[in-house]
Amino acid sequence: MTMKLSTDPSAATLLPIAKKEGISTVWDRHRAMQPQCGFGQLGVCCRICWKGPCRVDPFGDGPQRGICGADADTIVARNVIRMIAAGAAGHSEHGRHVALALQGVAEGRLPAYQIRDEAKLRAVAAKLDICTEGQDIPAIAAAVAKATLEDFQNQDHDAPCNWIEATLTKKRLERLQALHVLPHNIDAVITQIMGRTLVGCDADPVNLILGGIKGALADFNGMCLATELSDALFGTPSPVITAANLGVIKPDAVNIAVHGHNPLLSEVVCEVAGQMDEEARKAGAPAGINIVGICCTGNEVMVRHGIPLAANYLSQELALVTGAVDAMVVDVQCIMPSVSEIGACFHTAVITTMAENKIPGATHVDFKEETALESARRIVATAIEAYKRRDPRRVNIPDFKQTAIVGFGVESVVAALATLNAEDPLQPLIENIANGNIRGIALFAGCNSTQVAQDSSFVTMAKKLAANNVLMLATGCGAGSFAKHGLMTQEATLEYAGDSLKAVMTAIGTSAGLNGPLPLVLHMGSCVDNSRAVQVAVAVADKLGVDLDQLPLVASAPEAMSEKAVAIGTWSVALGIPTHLGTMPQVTGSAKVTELLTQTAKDLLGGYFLVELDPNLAADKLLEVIEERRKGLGI
Ligand code: BF8
Ligand code: SF4
Repeated sequence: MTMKLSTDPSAATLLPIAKKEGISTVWDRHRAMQPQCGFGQLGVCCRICWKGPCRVDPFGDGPQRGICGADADTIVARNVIRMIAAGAAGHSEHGRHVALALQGVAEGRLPAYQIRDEAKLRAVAAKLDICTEGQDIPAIAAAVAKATLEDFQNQDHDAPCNWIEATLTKKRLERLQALHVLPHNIDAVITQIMGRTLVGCDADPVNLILGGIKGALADFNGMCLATELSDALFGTPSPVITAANLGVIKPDAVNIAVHGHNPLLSEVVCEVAGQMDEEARKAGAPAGINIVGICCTGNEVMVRHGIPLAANYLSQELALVTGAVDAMVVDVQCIMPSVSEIGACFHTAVITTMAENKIPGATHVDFKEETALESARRIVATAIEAYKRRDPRRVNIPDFKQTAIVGFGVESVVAALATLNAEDPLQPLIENIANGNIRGIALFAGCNSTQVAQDSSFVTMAKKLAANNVLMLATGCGAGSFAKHGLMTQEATLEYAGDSLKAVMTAIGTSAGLNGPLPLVLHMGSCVDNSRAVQVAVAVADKLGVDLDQLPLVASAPEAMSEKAVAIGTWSVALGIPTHLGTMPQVTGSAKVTELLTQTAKDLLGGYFLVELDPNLAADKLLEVIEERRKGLGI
């Protein structure tokens, strides 16, 4: 028997069905891929030029340099920073779309969008130091969009990006500036990484990694602006009760799964679906249209509108195996190319929407902000048509869903705390950290990976940290794991939190009108919303007059796999946060790069990577780090 594939109960129901139907899933392909290439796992395989591919022999017997003369340190460093560049490109391109949409709204060009949260827009303007006195909303939106787009255009190397400058502590900015790793222009920094890693360029592993850190900070900048401008356009999350896992798919509704990352598409699909409900009923679906989310698009619409989450990364194919998804609408990132083939085994319309993200076999409906409403109508109409072809005999919706209380952005956390202390909302949090009721804060982020039984490391670590009175935040597929496993409930707090954490969560939750404790893990949103967690940390650090690397704050990506996770993990380290990885990073073929990321980083930045594949040991190590930080603060 091989290792358990998933701890999600839906997988246990649906994998045998997939097998019976002859559908291969991500886990089948993982098995077929064994054994995986050891050179690639160590990061010592180079395909950067056509003299290669080259690989360095990790045992020292064979070649120690590639054909051009690059050694393992150079090859590993180049590979990993190219991953960071790709991750930064993904997040920042998403951010650029949102910024351009804001600009379009300001100019009155985009009828499908509006500023739904004017207070947030004003708050963003104030943060960016934009004078709003006497300005109307379109003018403020235009100014915010302009300042944001400067972060993609500025050519002055000494002037850091506007967003990062407005977001971090002063001490952190100085420390990053001294290392010359503050980005001045997202696009330029990504381009520099691609340029310096060409054959015959930067061969110094330290210099390369510093370039990668700058790229990761550009990624952070892109995420901050994506989060905040999305809030202005679509609303800032506030606590809402919803549900997660494949049981949210309804047998008697037209089910549309929105999958990918960028809320520009899913928001309009949700809105149009509401208007077309009657058409679905006429087509024979008594429950109308049911939108469910997958991956980070799912998180975006979940925290803003309480739309239920069907699946995180590794169960996206299983959503199709239910036979009850009529359309899967995708935009960018983390969409397995296999979904079109699986959709074709059923009646499901798999619809791609972005010109630069197509999948063979899928239907493409081009999505542009200018014509978003028409595209969304076409998408919803396609789903209704597909519903008519659904074969009820092939419908297998697992009877699993968990309640989840989600939507904890900075604003809602502060609002909840303000019910305890209106004048100084952060004070109750700080007091409880100082007196030890809360030992520290852990941010869980990142993906699922076939290297780990799905969701198992997240859940194991969270239960252990909770018992040890650590307050937990989550984003991305990590948040999806916790939601599916019932850890975003008040019951979970009562069951798993240590006594002092339980008391604090109950005091805050009760006073905030939740009739009981806050949920055990606070859902902050999608992967770009990791920026929300940083904002909370910066507010606490500023109030204490310390920097981020002094706080009892840790991050963990126990099931990381995407290049975006590499970028996020690296900026987390650069911000001073000890960052755990529960999957093996592809860098261990270079002792120098490994040492840089896990040890030298601590001196340079205060943050560092901590690699531990066993979730129980990982939780212990994070608890140790938290205690070490507390000692440093004298608390
Ligand atoms: O941005 S956590 S698998 S869905 S990369 Fe992808 Fe990883 Fe999920 Fe969201 Ni983030
Ligand atoms: Fe080989 Fe050097 Fe070309 Fe890489 S860049 S493939 S190490 S020759």
